[in-house]
Amino acid sequence: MEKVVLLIGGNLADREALLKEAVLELGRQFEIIKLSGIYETAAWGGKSSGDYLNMAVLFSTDKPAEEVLDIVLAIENQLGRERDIKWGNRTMDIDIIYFGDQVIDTERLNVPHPMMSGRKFVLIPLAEILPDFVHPKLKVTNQELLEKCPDVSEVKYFSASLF
Ligand code: PH2
Ligand code: MG
Ligand code: MG
Repeated sequence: MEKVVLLIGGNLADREALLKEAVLELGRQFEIIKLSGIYETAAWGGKSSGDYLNMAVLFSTDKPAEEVLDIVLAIENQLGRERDIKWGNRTMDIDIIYFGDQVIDTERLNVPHPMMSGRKFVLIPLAEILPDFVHPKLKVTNQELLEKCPDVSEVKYFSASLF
């Protein structure tokens, strides 16, 4: 079994309802351990407009990472994800942040997520649920990553966990 962390969220349609549906769907496929609160976060990267809702999800699975990727991409599609431009608006994005201590660099998958350490919308929900987990490449905790993160974009607490 591996413990897996996802960062999920979107900035289109009923953002909170879509988060709820995504978590319900993930719960059908994996054993959910913990959910962060929900954060309202300014669009990062400049290509999307309108704030996101983001949250982190921790679960365990004995499926391999590529299979987990296929499952989360299928959930994105089910929730109306359309892929046009990189970093553009989306109903639901589900990114694998950690897959246990594994370091994975294949054509389809880079884990730990290569952009996570520069994004407060990832680090704040992550540090909420797993402050002491050590990043397997950078060898510092999530809390330390957050404290050192230079990102100044706004991340506001939106509501407590969904369930
Ligand atoms: N995802 C992106 C691009 N920009 N900004 C915020 N606040 N939250 C996101 O989840 C996000 C983003 C591409 O995956
Ligand atoms: Mg993403
Ligand atoms: Mg993605």
